[in-house]
Order: sequence, then structure tokens, then C-alpha cells
Amino acid sequence: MSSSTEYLPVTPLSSRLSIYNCVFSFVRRCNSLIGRIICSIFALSFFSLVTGLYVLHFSLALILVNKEVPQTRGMLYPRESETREVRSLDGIWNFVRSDQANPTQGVRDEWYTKDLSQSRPTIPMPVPASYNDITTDNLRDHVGTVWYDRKFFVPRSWSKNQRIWLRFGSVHYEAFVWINGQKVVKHEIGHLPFEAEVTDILNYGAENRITVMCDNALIQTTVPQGKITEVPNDNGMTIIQSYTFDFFNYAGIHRSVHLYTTPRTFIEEVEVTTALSENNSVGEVFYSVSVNGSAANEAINVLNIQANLYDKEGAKVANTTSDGKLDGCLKLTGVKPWWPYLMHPEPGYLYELEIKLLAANEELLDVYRLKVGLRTLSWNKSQFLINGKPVYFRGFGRHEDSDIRGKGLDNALMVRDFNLLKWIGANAYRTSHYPYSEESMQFADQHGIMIIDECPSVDTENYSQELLGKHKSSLEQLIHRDRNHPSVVMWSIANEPRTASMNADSYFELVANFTRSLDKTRPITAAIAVPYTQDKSGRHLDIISFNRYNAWYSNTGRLDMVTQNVIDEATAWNKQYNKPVIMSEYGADTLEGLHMTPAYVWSEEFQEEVFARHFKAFDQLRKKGWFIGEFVWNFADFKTAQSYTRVGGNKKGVFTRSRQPKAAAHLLRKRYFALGRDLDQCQFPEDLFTYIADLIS
Ligand code: GCB
Repeated sequence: MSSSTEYLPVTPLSSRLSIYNCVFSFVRRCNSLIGRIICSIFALSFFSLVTGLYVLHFSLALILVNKEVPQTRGMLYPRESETREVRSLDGIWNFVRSDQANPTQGVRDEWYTKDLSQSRPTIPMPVPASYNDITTDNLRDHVGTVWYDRKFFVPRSWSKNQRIWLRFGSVHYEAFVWINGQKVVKHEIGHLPFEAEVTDILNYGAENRITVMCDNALIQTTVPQGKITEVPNDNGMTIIQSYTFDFFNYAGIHRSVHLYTTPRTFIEEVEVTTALSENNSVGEVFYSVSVNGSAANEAINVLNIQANLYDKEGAKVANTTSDGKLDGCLKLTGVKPWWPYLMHPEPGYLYELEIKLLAANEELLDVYRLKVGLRTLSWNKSQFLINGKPVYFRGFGRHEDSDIRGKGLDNALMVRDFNLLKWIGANAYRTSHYPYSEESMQFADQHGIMIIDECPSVDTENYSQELLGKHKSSLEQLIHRDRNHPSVVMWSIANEPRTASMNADSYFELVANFTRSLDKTRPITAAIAVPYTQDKSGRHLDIISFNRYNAWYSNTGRLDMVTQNVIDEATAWNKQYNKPVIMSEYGADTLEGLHMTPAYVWSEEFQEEVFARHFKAFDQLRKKGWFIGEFVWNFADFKTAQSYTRVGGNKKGVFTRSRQPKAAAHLLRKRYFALGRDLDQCQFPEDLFTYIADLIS
């Protein structure tokens, strides 16, 4: 929680330069010679002081110190139980955009103390959704703050002996929240949940108002980074947001907003890890619970945890009651491990873990249930193994992106995407380039899709202490949120960081060590794009991932310059670091329906050929033993900032933005299933090969 007055608008670089202009115009305005000399001495001293401070600031920025970052508490996904209720606040909210030149006006004028419509004309805005593509005006390119509000009713029954929490799945980029005019919570960094207790602020049996201010401005110390500049336009001056990353900076209330109840003393956190015996038949589920509430201080003596484990059919397969402890272990035989899709006939097997918080007198205080998959992960210099079996990743880099709703959570889209992932035979994806919705993580658990879970650090550069703190915080929040998902098999700590530059070594050493200190059960990677000869981050990672666009950004159109280049580069990365290697991005922009033969850039034929040339390289690399995965860029076409290299966005999708296959999807499907059959003995789907003639099968 923090005060709304802490909000500071971004200071464009130009305003810093204006200090110098001021000083020199002051000198010019002095009439006498002596006056001018004195003023010049004063101006020079001032100039030296400011420059000195600036240089000092810059030099200090080169020394990165490992400072503590705030620790997330609570934030269990809101689930109903006999002790908890959940209400959604999704729907149509009221919306106002601030004047770009005056982003803090609403805070100064206290718009949150009354209905927004009393301060400004409002428009309807769906939640969850990005606001950018909803209207027909220039809201799409708005920079700075926007406001949302809505009314909601809280039943009288909620006032009795319980606590109420307000939880946001994500707001991009920074959110300030008030209820009934009182500040409730502030949160920075999109794509991650945040919550606050609102028990004492709500009106029970009455109407309440929630107000949210959201700021989409990205600067050099936000994650991800961006730049705000003031530039002249036809109406004078305007502010523009620029960023180097290649996806549209969608903003708004992107995921669901919930109110949920807990008992006064409740289960605040559950952390789960699992182990399997060597033949995978005996399993252990280790749980550790944190309790919040009046009785929690005496927790060790007065509270007990009863943990029950149920299989898919609902049969209880293990149970334990802790003796005054908040952690314990459930042991079961005949276990069904969690396997990735196509690596086992029954992938994504999940048990249900029921955690009951009991008072010393056996009174049931709280119940929370979550799905648990039993699996082990291990890795060495050449392999990544799940349940002792080597994994070959075949998947995608993706985006949360679709027409109209932008990055807003959309269940129809999520289910369609998983249907397509399974249709094409993928077993993994990377959450490029930020954490995806909690609902999609649960879906991945259920369907056996492995996730390389990426934090929002993309194109990271200009390393500073402040950036380091936020980068670490984004990882801390991500790991706290996703640590219990069996689908999460690796953490990606950055995409295409500028790891050739000064400070990258110590910066990534600190980030990687910090990540390891939070979770030792999963390996760490980063998708690197600098040449291996210049990279300073690989030695801090467990698995090397590299992005490269042969025949696209390099040697454009040269299909004869793909295979050997991929083999050479992957081999060089392996040689340099002696670690497993993944090609985490490759591909070509493709306009659906554009056909050209011989293959020509942007045509469907070209995308197929680019893929085929990579497949050839991957097959040779697989034989070397340390090449462990291939990820196409991208699963589907997606929107980017406007640029002359992007026709309506990035078109490297294997599927269109409306989730229909391009020609290359059919090719990729044949490869992914062929790999599945070869490596994991999966079955071919019946429709994989079209009938051509009796002689060919
Ligand atoms: C990359 C980036 C990705 C871009 C892609 C491209 O290396 O990681 O975000 O979209 O290239 O298509 O340029």
C-alpha cells in the first residue's frame, strides 16, 4: 500500500537539458562585464557541479549491489470452498483517459472521491481487456494515465467474522486502486497479480465504488523498458512512447478482478514440491503452509494442517495431519506421474490437494484446494529430464494477443489456442515475453504442456540498480505465483538482453543467483540474441537458449544459408558453455494467402522452406546429444508498434491472428508428431497424412 501522491509523471530527458539552457540564458542577460564574469564563474561552477553529479550518478550505476526486494505474500488463486466465497467484478466499467500533458490531474483533483462521471465524461470499457483497440479514436496510442471505475454491492452476510480481499489478475503497467475514495493498493509491473485486504473499507449490505488509475508509461527503469520523449507535432508538442520490443504495449485491466472472502484466520500460502522414486511408482508431496490471522502468532502450538490427496476419480489416496506444524509430506504408491503431452498416453495427470486448517479443538478454520502434478526435473551438461526421461522440446514462442481485446484474458481464445497446440503436436511453449494468465498456467498443467516461464524483462539494457531491483522483483512475483505448477519446467530470466554490454556479466549473475535462491528445482535460461562471441550471460544460466533469424534478418531470402549456420551457431554455444542448447526463436514473416514459387520472402512457400531448412539442422544437432529443443517464432500473428517492417503487426505466426493455420502449420504438425513418435512413441493422429495414392503411406 502506498500513497496516491507518490505518483510522479515521467520526466523527459528534454527537461534535464533545459536546466543548462536556463543557466546560459541567465549569463547572456547580464549587462556589465563584471556581472558577466561573476555570472560566468557561477554558471561554470553550477555546470561543473551538475555534470559532476551526473558523472557520479552514471559511475555509481556501474556498481550493482545485491539489495533485498520486497517479498510477495498470499496471492493464492481465488477459489471457492466451504470457507471461502469468490465474486467477480468483471464486466463493463466506466473509463476516462487523462490529458496526456497532465497525467496527474486526476490525482490532484481527487477523481477517486466521487464517480468518475462527475469529473469527466466517461465511456464504457470492458474488463478484462486492453483498452487500446476498443474505441475508434486515438485511444490506441494514448500515453500516460487512464481511469476506470464501477459500483458493486457487498452482501450483508459478508460482514460476519471474515475478511475480504480485492485481487487483480493483472493491470498493465502500473495500477493505483481506491475503494470508496480510500487508497487500497499500488502495484507496478504488468502481467502479475496483486491484492489487498479491504475488510474495513467496504460498505456491507450497500453499494461500493472501486476506482483504478492505470499508467502505461515505460521508461528506462521499468520492466520492460521504454522511452518517453516530447516532440513537436502539428498542434505544438506531444509525448511519444517508444520501445525496442516487438509487441504492442497494450494496457489496461488485462485480467479478472475478484473479491473473495477468507475466514479471520486463514491459509495464506501453500507451497508444494514433489518427488518420485527411481521407477516413478512411489511419490511424495511436500507441502508448506503459511497462516494469516489472529491465531497465526501461536500457530505452531494451536493450529494443525490436515492434508488430503485425491486422485482424478476423487478417491483419497493419501492423507496426513500435522502435529502442530504447518508443513508435511504425503506419500503414495502406485503414483501416476505428471507427463508432458505426447510423452505418455495419460499426460497432465493431476491430483487434488486439500489443505484444511484446524484449530487445536479440531474446529475447521479454512479449506483451500489446489491441483498437484507429481513429477521430477533434472538437468546436466547435455540433457533436461522429466521423471528421469530426456525431453526434447518442440514448441513455440507465443504472445497473449488477439484482435480487439489485445492482451485481455479471453477464455475462448485460450481454449482455442490449447486445441491448436495439441492439434499441431507441440509439447511446450515459452511465455514470451512476460507472465501469462494464471488460467492458462492451470490449463497447461491439465493438458501436459511444458512452460518456459518468462519474466517481463525484454531487450534489457542500460543496467542500473533500480532496474535490477525491479527485474528481481518481477521474478520474485512470478516464482511466487507459478511455483506450484507442474507445467512450469524452466524460468526464463530475460528475452534478448543486451548481454554484450558493460555490466551485463554482474547484472545477470545477480539476477540468476537471485532466481536460484527462490527455486532450486527448475533450471534457468534466457533467450539470447547477441553473438556467442560477445555474450556475458551464458555462464550464469543452466540452459542456453538462442534466437536467430537466418534467411530473414540475416541473409534475407537466402534459403541456402540456413542449415549450416544453425548447426554452426548451436555448436558454438554448446562449445562455449558446455550446457544444453535450445533454439528458442526462428521463423519468417508470412502473409497468409501469398503464394510464390520459387519461394520468396513473405510467401507461404518461404515460411515452409525456412522451417524445413531448420528441421534439417535440428536433426543433425539432435544427434550430438546436447541439443534439446526447437521453438518456432511465433505461434500466431500479433500486433506490434507501427513500423514499415510490420504489415498490421508481426506475421511470423504459424497461425493467423484469428487462429487459422497457414500452410506451414501442416508441415510443422507432421514434424512435431514425427518427433513424438520417434522419441516418445506417441501415436499419429488419423488425419496427419492426406491420402494420395495406394502406393504411398
Ligand atoms: C526477436 C524477438 C521477438 C520478435 C522477433 C521478430 O528476436 O525476441 O520479440 O518479435 O525477434 O520477429 O523480430
